[in-house]
Order: sequence, then C-alpha cells, then structure tokens
Amino acid sequence: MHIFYSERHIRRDAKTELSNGRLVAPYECPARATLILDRLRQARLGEIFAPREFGLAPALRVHDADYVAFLESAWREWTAAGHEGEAIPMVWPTNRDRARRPEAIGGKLGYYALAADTSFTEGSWEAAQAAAQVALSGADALAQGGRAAFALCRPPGHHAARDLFGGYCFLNNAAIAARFLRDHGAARCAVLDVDFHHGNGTQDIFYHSGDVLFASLHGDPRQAFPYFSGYADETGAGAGEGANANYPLPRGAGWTDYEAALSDALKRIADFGADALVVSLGVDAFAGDPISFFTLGSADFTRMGERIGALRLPTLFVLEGGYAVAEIGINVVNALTGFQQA
Ligand code: OKP
Ligand code: ZN
Repeated sequence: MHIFYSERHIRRDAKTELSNGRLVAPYECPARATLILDRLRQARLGEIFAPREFGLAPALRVHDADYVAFLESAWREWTAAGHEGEAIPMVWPTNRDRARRPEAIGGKLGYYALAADTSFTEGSWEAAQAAAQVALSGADALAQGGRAAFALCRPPGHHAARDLFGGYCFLNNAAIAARFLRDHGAARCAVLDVDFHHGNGTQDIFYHSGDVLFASLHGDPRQAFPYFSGYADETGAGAGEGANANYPLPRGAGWTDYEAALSDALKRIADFGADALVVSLGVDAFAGDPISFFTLGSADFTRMGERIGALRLPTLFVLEGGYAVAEIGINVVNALTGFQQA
C-alpha cells in the first residue's frame, strides 16, 4: 500500500477549541498524525512518500474560489484587525441564501463557517493545503493503476463544504480526491464515510451528482454533531437522486449494529458499479473516543477493513477523525491491515 504523509500538518496547531462553553486544548492535534505514522512504520504497511504538488486547481473543482481566497487571507486579516487570540466565528447569517458577504473579518468568519469549534490560526491554511496534496497524491496513485493507498491527512476534511469550514475541516480532502479520480479515468466513484460524524461537506458537494455515490455511517444527527444533516431520507437530488445513502446509528452502537449498516452500504457501492472507492477513514467510532458515542473495539477496525477489501475496488483511504490519541495508531493500522488481508 502506498502511504502519503506531509510533515506540514504540524502548522495546524491551534491552542483553543470552543467546547461545551470552555476553551479547551483542541482534540484535533498534531500528535494524532505522528502517532499514526509511528504505528504505520512499525507495522511495515507500505512505503511512506511525501506528497506531489498539484496546486490549488483540483481543490477549486469542489470549493468556491471566494472561499479559498478567504482561507488564504483569513489569518492576515485577523491579525491586521489587531486581534491577538485565535479566530473563532461568532455570528451567522440566518438568511444564508441571500446574505451578502461582509467586508470585516469578524463577519466573513461566520459567512464561511458551519461551527465555532474550529479556531482559525496561523498555519491552518498551509496545513490544509498540504492535506489536500496528500489526498491528491493518493488519488494519483490509484489513477496510475495502484490498488490501494492511504492519505494521512491532517487537518481532516469531510465537514468542509463548497464554501464552509468547521468541524476541524477546511478543505474536503476526500471530495477533492474523488473529483480527481473522476477527472482522471474513473467514470463512477464511491465515497464511503466511516467516521463517527456525518460527512456533511462531502454529501453537500456531491448531492446533485449521479456519478459519485456517497454513503455514510454516523451518530444519529438528532444526538450528534453536525446535527443538521445525516438523516436516512437525504437520498440525493436531481441527477444525484439515489446516489446518497445515510446510516444514522444510535448511542452505544457496537459492531453488530455497525456491521449491518456497513454491509448494506457496501452492497450499495457494489451495485453502483464504482471504478474507484474513497474511504473517509475516521476511527472515532472507537469505544474510547472522547467526543463520540459508538462502542467499536480495536479489533472491529480490522473487521471493517476486511469488509471494505472484499469489494476488490481500487481504494484510497483518507484520514478523517479519531481522538482517542493513545489508540489512534492501532485503530488506523488495523483498518488498513484488515483491508490488505481481505
Ligand atoms: C470532526 B471529525 C465537542 C464538539 C464537537 C465537532 C466535532 C468534529 C469532528 N465538544 N466538535 O468528523 O472527526
Ligand atoms: Zn469524526
């Protein structure tokens, strides 16, 4: 398996996360990636490559140009305004369909954010760009005929929509990779999102597309972030009708519940006739995850990988969440090992 990693992820090193009324040390921290890297090396899962550079054009296939320009200038504008802390969005348009974009950075943050949990900091944009290059390098490995790749992306991406950051995400790495695969030979691409949280950004980006199937298993949105999407009746629209499949699961869901939903999602992917598969691999369905409510054990990630591998599709794993830092390496390695054993 080709593994892609950039040390530029460490530029995303926020000191604050607004969580339950307090500023806490962010769950999405640099140690996540370095611990996964250590475990990948120990397990000898495959050679580890630095990403190739694809520039911003592939990201602009799924994100709006004005949003990308905002990400590029946000920290400069924040500091130019004289603020000393990290940039946290605080005001949202209740009329997003007809809201005009403010000029002041305080207004722009809310215009382009889906949540207040993601402080914008110096280096966030640099790290987000690096993560997208890592995902693109993995997609390119598949486009060149590879069977499997792992993109060790940080920050994650699946909450980022065409013009929204939040949920620790800025650029939607998995969506950028799926779009790249479509642009480089795959007539149909599936995205399977096994992160505990609904991949609202990926869903939104492909909601009207019939050539990219999005399937997601996640905490029931009545109880879990991002709250406003992930219901089973969101099935796609227009040309994309029928190409979106959500599996909301209840608090405490373990492997038995999970496997039933996963089997259904995998059958949907097989029936869809995808030429390539992108897996949004979060490992926050783990029982010990501090911000999630499923109860998978480490061995269940091996089983998950096996099931995915049995599809026999060219597959790119893109790292999303997972916040039980002590076990994050073993859980990711187990998923990839299970895939390889299938
Ligand atoms: C990102 B990914 C906890 C606040 C939750 C949102 C979680 C984002 C998860 N107090 N903040 O999908 O793992
Ligand atoms: Zn998550």
